[in-house]
Amino acid sequence: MNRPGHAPASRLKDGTGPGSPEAAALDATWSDPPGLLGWLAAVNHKSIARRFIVTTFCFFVAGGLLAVVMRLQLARPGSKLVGPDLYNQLFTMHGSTMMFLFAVPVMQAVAVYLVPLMLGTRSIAFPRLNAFAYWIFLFGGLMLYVVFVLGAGPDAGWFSYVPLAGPDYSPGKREDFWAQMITFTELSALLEAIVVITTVFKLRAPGMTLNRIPLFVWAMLVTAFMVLFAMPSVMLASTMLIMDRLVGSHFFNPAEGGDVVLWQHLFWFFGHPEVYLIFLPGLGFLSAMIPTFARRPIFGYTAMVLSLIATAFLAFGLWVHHMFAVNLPELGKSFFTAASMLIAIPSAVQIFCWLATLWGGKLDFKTPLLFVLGFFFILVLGGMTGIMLASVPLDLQVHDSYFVVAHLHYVLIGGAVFPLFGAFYYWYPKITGRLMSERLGRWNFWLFFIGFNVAFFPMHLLGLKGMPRRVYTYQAGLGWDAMNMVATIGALTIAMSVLLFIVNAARSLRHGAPAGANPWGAGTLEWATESPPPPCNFHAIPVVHGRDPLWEHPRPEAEGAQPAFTHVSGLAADTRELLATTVLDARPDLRLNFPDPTIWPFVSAVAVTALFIGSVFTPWAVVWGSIPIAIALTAWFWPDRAETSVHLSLERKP
Ligand code: HEM
Ligand SMILES: [Cu+2]
Repeated sequence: MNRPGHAPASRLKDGTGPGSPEAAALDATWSDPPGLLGWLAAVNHKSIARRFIVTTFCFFVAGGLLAVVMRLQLARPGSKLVGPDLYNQLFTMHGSTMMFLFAVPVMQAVAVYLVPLMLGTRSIAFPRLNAFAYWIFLFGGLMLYVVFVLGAGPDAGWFSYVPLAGPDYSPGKREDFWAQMITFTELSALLEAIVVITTVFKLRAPGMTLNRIPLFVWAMLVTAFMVLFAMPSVMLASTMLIMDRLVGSHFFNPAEGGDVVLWQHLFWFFGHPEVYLIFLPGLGFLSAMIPTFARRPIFGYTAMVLSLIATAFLAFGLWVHHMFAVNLPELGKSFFTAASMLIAIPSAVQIFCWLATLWGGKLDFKTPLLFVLGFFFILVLGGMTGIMLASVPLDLQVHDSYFVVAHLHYVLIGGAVFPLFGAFYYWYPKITGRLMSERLGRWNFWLFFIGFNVAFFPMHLLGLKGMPRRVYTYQAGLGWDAMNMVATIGALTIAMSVLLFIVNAARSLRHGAPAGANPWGAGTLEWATESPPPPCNFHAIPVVHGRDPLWEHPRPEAEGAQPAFTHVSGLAADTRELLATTVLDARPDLRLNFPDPTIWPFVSAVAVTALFIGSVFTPWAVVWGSIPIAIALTAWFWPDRAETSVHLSLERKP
């Protein structure tokens, strides 16, 4: 057992189980302060993550409602429910919400909750930055919805192609707000990526070597690296767009030597990896749930990790398959076709490993496992249409038709939303301490699964029959009427199932069966602590000896008892002290003193928002708006005397 060095004798140290005075001190140390100001100042990763998850889910519901309105409009030919202008805003807001305000951020939000628990540490790295990233995200998303409600929602599609989105064809402020929302949400994504990478590399429990990290954490680590390379591309593009619009630069104006296709390259260099930013965490959820419900360790851990990394690399090499209809060199198109087909290989490796795990296992058909099986079915269909679309001749035929809409929803909903719903059912008891109802869960699953296929399968056929995407209505008698009606019924079924999910989650908060520490009998560390976890996550830091620590230390029968672990003790209980470990083999390395809660990340986020909103109207806002930001950041980073003295009193070496 590793014992880090001794702090001054007066300091209260951790190391005993719940109920002891040390444990009480730890809980007090790591809690958020009370009251409204305390709420705004919170930095505990679990509080931030809970808000973050709820916020992204609200955006999912909002985006879903917009989709329902679109489907109602398209249910019958010649419908007059919404006109062309509102319809353009609806699909733009729907696509932008789902991609920027839901799919990637919800994965990061779940990671902010789970990663520290899975790694056996007390906090996420850079807790204040983490809080700041959440506030930025919230304000950016709200801004988009405020302008939409005020009747100025963006209307050039979620990929805002120029020249349509440029100053000539989109006058007014709509696209400016869209461009600024991108910068906000992607800034938040970048910061969260840094937070996750640092946590994974430096804050793992002793003994959790690189080849013992849970696969979900691997998936989030790889995703975070992808974010670092993908997001700057779209942030750059949207900044160039807003400059073209506001200060008359000509990045995308061919008349003055600019290039419209440049927008598409910059956008899809982000946009294709974006799909994998959603898909890889989905894979991570599966790799967490499958071993639990098959009751055996995952088959092919190393192959899984390598194929995650391979997918991430390949994902950056095939963005041009979104641009086959653009006039580009033919040889280039062949290269991108080959690369697009190649990426099916690492995904296939993952699927084989899961099937091998499930094959020999004793399956336990709980709701999360149903969603996993639903994923297999839907993703295989979506993957097949993907391989079809990678072929240039077919792509030219169905380009901008409903075939593409069908494909993208099979991949996005199959690859991300099904695993995510499984994950909600799986980790809900950890977060709330109570189980969700299995009976409602089954209904939720079957309605979703059936509704999904009823809604989106006919869109393949509609596309093959020539129905273009992004049209607000169509004539009767083109052979599209019945299938559009069917698709709308499917969409309403999905809406009902999401409603059931909300009912289930809300009811179970009070009335669910108490979960205990490890209701599914899972093997990873987040299940080693109570549900919900105490503010400090672990009253004593576990020492890890294998990939599924809980399966290697059989838990005593008594509910809620601590597993028979070895622990590290000796961290301070009365200040926020963390144990950092070495990058490769997770040996104790440093004792870190973590910052206290503070209101300044919130204030800084408000100041940044003011600058960005101002800058939609005048470039001078960038100058005046930076003054409050400078003040807020100075206050945020002002050294605190109490903290500094604690810091100096700590020994730096274990
Ligand atoms: C839950 C039920 C959903 C329904 C009923 C639905 C429906 C639709 C419809 C009808 C369109 C096409 C609009 C048009 O081209 O005229 C569309 C577009 C789109 N959807 Fe969904 N959708 C759903 C969920 C999702 C999810 C979960 C995501 C992403 C994670 C998503 C991402 C997109 C994107 C990116 C577009 C393209 C928008 C554009 O063309 O600018 N959708 N959706
Ligand atoms: Cu792609």
